[in-house]
Amino acid sequence: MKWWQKAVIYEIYPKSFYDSNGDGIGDIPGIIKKLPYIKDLGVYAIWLTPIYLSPQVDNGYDVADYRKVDPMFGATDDLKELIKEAHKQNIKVILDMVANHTSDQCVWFRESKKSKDNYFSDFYIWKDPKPDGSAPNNWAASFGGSAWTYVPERNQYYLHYYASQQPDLNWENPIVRQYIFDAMRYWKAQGVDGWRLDVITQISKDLTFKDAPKVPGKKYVPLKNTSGPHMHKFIHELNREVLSPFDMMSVGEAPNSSIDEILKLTAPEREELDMAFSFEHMRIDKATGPNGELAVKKPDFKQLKDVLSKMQTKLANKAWNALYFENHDRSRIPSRWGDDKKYRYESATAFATILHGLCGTPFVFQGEEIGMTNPQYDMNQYEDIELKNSYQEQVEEKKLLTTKEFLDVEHKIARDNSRAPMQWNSSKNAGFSQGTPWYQVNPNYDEINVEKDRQSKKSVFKYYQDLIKLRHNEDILTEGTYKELIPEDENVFAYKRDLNDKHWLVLVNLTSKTIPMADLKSDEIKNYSKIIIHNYEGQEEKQLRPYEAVILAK
Ligand code: TEU
Ligand code: CA
Repeated sequence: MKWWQKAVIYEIYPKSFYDSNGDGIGDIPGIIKKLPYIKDLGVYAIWLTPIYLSPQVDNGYDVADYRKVDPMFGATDDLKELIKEAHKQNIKVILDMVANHTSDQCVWFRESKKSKDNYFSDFYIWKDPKPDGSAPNNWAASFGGSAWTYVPERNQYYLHYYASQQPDLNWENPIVRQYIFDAMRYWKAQGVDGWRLDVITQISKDLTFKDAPKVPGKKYVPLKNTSGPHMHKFIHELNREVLSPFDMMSVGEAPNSSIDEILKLTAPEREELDMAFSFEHMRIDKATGPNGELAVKKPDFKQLKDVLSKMQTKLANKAWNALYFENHDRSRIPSRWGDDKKYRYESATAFATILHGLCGTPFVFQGEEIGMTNPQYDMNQYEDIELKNSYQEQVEEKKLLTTKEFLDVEHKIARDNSRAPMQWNSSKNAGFSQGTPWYQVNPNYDEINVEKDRQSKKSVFKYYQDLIKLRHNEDILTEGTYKELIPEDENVFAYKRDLNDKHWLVLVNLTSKTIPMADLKSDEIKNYSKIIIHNYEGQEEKQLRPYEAVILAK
């Protein structure tokens, strides 16, 4: 076993974690101050979203200098200090590498846009306009509008899969690859243990640059498959040149990848990545309106079970799963799939039980471990460029939705839901900052915060501690086989884990209804009776209570 296979990894969004100097922005010294908290939770590693110099158009996913820490987070020395202190406590440190694109303020781009014949000219993807002067093709950017932006100095367009301030790097250029590899080696020299690789499956482009098949009513068409022909080759090279020689863990973000693609990316003998974040299981509540407008639907838990089970079985003995429900691009699970009012504790711990019972490495996003919820913000309280661009397009330009309809969807799924500051205690600004927080604290912080949760009889944090301990102490969770029971059941997730003569059952009610045991069409379930972990007190043999979750042994 590798260390990361036994690990639970804690994702930190530094901006919103803890502000140590009162400027309203979470920072690296703030993370150092909270290391004892992280140690208490029990995780083996932390992953920091980008802390490099950045204009923050996309909260650091627009990097201006890969070797500098943005002063708002502290100095490079602070990061070194964090790594040193974390290592003292046996906590590994994982950074986020944004290798698909840079900021338009990165000096590589500032030079590149000046002319067609300088050292950096070929660092990005430049194409001539169509004869009528329009963009080279109809590709849409993820954050709205065309994926191409015109630059008069070159009389050319550059490609950007995300915002226009995030130009895509040209990975076909070997010097670009070396620049990225070198930046990663630089951070290794500072003690970094591994990488989360932002949209790494998008680094290779479709080199024909042909129009995507037209979609009625859409001027720009979102790409269905963003993995180009050289993706595996480039990732293999990254593995050979950086990850393997320097023994660094890797988890790649794989937005559009199928399960087969995930397997290719993570099968050890292919020497690409250790793990990849698949998106499929997070689409169970996504919908699109008749005119392509944003929409959500009631989560389809049958589909959730299917997708997770497929991942478990397809990767079994071949590769390793990265497990998550929340992150900085996802909203809070009790609000999204559970019940964030009456059954907040129960639903938070129910989904946690499902995740930590599976085979793979669980990732926990800051605040998830105390059951934080989505704030119901008004339009003017949102910060995210993706959301704002989408509002501009869907509500203001195309009038596909009213503001209220738009907000109803975003209250469920907006990325900003999880980016509100961490709620530490009931004091001013939830104890996050002595100054004015860069982003508004969820007004429910008096109710939901670390201090209060840890004193409560129903502590989500305590439940996470117990789950994480189980992952560390019980090989059955890391090495045991997986088998789903009652796959047809829409309300209850039940699966077995088996290792040698140990046999466990993970049993979770995904609803706020009470479900009679007699409804569960399996003879096997009753064979398990010894409680390993349970989010209710006292065992009820006849029924599963709302969001009841339990791991039982035979
Ligand atoms: O996210 C990639 C990605 O696919 C997102 O666009 C995601 O689908 C979307 O946010 C869902 O609403 C990564 C980072 O995690 C994200 O924070 C960045 O904005 C993005 O890349 C660009 O770097
Ligand atoms: Ca600060």
